[in-house]
Amino acid sequence: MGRTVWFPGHMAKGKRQLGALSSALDLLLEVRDARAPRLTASPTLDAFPDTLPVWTVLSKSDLANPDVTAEWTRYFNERGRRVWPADLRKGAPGALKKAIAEMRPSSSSKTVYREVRLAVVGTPNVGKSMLLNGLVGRKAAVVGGIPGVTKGVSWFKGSDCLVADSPGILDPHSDARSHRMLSWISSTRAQVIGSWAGHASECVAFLQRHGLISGLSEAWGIDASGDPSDILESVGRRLGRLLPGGIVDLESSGKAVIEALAAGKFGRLSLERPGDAPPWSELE
Ligand SMILES: Nc1nc2c(ncn2[C@@H]2O[C@H](COP(=O)(O)OP(=O)(O)OP(=O)(O)O)[C@@H](O)[C@H]2O)c(=O)[nH]1
Ligand SMILES: [Mg+2]
Repeated sequence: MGRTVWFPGHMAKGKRQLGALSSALDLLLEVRDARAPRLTASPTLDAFPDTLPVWTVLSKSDLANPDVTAEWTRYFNERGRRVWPADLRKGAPGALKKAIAEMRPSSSSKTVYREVRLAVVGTPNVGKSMLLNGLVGRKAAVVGGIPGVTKGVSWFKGSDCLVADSPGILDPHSDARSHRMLSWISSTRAQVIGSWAGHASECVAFLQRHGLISGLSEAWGIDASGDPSDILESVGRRLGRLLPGGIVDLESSGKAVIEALAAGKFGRLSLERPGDAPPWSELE
């Protein structure tokens, strides 16, 4: 049995390092996954003063349902939060770069010239380092497909800005069900907090309940109307994830399902809409 949450030492250290930075910052850029913007709200914001502006980037918008992302954009804007949906593989949104440059003290003011100082924060693997690279205009920070790539806070210099990258941080006290759901979009280490088969079964059942399962059945040509464990079985057979004796390796099938979902192989889908109850509250 795994632990219910993943909270390695570098997260606690990262949170302390971010808190220590707060007086040096002009702006916080919070990255959330466009597929689940409430689930991936950053738990570190309370380490900063209320007066520090917070802007939100909805990353991986290429993997989310565009209509739902538009609903989230409206939702945030109506609450006074500036928000930028983005496919960060194409770089940082131009409008965001412009807005950051506009925060720079103007040359006519008496303020001594300096770059805008900002920190990129968020839960693991949402694209913080990729956004940072887009802002500074080069591959400065290490980007990786598994959560927990960035281990500490460090500064990088762009032309208008000085940007701090930070490790993905989770709230160890939040609902264990939300941690399980974070594993579906690889914002936590699935194998540390349970089994791949367990996460995938729960995820498949959720996709079925929300009418989001057709992408899986189309991607692999399998009937996805039955019980989640039967679906994992079919996926394993389809992908040849077999153990000696021809038994399906359910851990391997579960991992394949989660990785395919995370990579967008089941099409563009969003796991939550504004106004819905938190989606993890329907898990057992
Ligand atoms: N499709 C898609 N993939 C993205 C996007 N942004 C980031 N990625 C991918 O997501 C993964 C994580 O990106 P990182 O920038 O390392 O994420 P991070 O938030 O810095 O992760 P940690 O440092 O581990 O917390 C990488 O495989 C990226 O290629 C996006 O907008 N669209
Ligand atoms: Mg990173």
